[in-house]
Amino acid sequence: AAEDEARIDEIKQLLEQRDAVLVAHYYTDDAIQQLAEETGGCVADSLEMARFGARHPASTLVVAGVRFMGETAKILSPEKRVLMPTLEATCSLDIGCPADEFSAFCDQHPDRTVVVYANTSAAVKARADWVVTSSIAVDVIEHLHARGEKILWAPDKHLGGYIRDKTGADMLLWDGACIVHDEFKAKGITDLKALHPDAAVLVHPESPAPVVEIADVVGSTSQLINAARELPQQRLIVATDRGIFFKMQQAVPDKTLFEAPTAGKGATCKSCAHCPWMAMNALDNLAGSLRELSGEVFVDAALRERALKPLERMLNFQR
Ligand code: CIZ
Ligand code: SF4
Repeated sequence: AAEDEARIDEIKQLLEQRDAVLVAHYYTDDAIQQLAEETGGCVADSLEMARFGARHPASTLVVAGVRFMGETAKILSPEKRVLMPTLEATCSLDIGCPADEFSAFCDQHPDRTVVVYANTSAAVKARADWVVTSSIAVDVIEHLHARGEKILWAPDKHLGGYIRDKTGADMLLWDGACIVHDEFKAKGITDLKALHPDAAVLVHPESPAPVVEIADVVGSTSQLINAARELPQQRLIVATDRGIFFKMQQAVPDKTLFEAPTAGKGATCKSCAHCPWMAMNALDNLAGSLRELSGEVFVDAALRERALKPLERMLNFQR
């Protein structure tokens, strides 16, 4: 703990020296989220991280999250230095959607509007008409569907299927999944709910359809935190990365939060769902990146220009 405190002090000093601001995702460790809050940075979902980083006057952004979040920050703010505690932090959705294969898939379906989830590489975004995050995906697809457009969706099949059911849009889905949310099982959650019949079930739509079906609320991370506040229930079972409990518990200090169990774990597990790549962000490598200016994110200029268009469409989208 004393070591952590020394590290935290060092990071605070380095943030000032480097004219840097810390932008952290809800799924990073509590210590990092807390540091972002204390230093005037932000803790958010990927959409708000992108908006915050682009608007903030600091000349350096430190993005604690996974690779695509750093890339998005660099695409939106090419004049800023973008650092990440580690460039090794990727995402199973990004890995499962290589740009060359994806581009070939798009070529086979030229009649479809290409909508990709933010959890993709800059090269995949560059091939897309729209980028969306889970907090805005349903609204954007509804809008495109109303205009009569047919959609090619990538990479998360569960999120795509959920949006297709919800909007009735014609959506062709890429076969990708998040390794964290894919592990939730409806049975584990109904077993837990049997122990707490008064609890509400909150689910992120990267989860499989049977899990989404038993949810009281389905939404992105920020939507789930809002729902936690607004729901009348005092007990909440939450199916998303456990990193979210830091901000969710702050939002509802008097409510009891339960982690939804994942496959193979009992109904009482304490640390069920946690993204291994988000977990790579730590105080040590965060300090190291600021100290050495290591883990800098670069995006090729031509690629950046193409990836910027669908990203700007998302940021400018007003329902
Ligand atoms: O699962 C993720 O990586 C999420 C929820 C990203 C985001 O949009 O904040
Ligand atoms: Fe990717 Fe899932 Fe990790 Fe999010 S939680 S970064 S979607 S693997």
